[in-house]
Amino acid sequence: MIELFSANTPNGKKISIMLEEIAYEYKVTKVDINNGEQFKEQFKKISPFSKIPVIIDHKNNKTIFESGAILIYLAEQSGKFYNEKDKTEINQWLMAQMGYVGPMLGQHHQFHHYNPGKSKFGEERYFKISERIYQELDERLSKSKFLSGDDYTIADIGTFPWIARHEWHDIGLAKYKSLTRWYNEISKREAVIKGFAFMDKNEVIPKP
Ligand SMILES: N[C@@H](CCC(=O)N[C@@H](CS)C(=O)NCC(=O)O)C(=O)O
Repeated sequence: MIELFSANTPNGKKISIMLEEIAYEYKVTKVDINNGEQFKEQFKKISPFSKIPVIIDHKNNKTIFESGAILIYLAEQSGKFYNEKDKTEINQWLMAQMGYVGPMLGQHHQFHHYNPGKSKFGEERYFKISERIYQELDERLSKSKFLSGDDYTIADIGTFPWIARHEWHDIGLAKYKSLTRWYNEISKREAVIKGFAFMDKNEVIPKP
């Protein structure tokens, strides 16, 4: 059984979606990151940077932090969504999500959604970068069915929950035809619908 320490955020949703996709039994332990629960000594023991998500795989007695590392671990354990032949390609798109797409859209959330009016520079900078990310993902997906090729992989699972916050981004997902095609296709997956609502059963994936 997998224990998932998480919160209802894009990084949190990546792992619940993956666990649903591979049909693993799991239990969610909520970490209240808005009230500083991530800094408790007990949690720091399993998460050195005091961040969610973290999993404990009780069967293998393993604890893993960092969502990309967790996705790779679960993919390797289950033998799903991380084809040997496409590994390098998948790693590229997954690492780009971890190092660029997620952190930049995360900053855009901070300036544009949570703290508008506090910093014109921050708002403009991360709006522009986010727009660029939409464009770059759209270009990739105009040439490729999924991010790393013909198959749905952990690179898509890692990226999807970030684009699913598109209403916060105010960029206009529908203008990006290939990104929207990809988004709609993933939105229909039963495991994605279920994993997306892992903390709030009534939560639905926003339409483009
Ligand atoms: N690179 C990390 C980022 C995780 C992350 O930023 N988690 C946020 C929520 S989405 C968090 O725990 N924030 C609490 C804090 O930083 O105090 C990952 O992908 O796992």
